Amino acid sequence: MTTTTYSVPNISCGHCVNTIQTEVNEMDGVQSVTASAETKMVEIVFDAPADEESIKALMAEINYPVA
Ligand SMILES: [Cu+2]
Repeated sequence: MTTTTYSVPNISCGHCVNTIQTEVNEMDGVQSVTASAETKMVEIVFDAPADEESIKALMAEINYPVA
């Protein structure tokens, strides 16, 4: 199990937080997603088959690229 925290500058409100949490939680292997509009950070706990590359690709796809 890996926990990674990403800086995501596009997070601006609770709607962004909900979108990120919902979309990333749907990935196979993702255990939890905690996004914050205040810090513009996202903490993701994951296991295989999810990996940093696939998480970053998804974040870019939903318009919340990792800084
Ligand atoms: Cu928003």
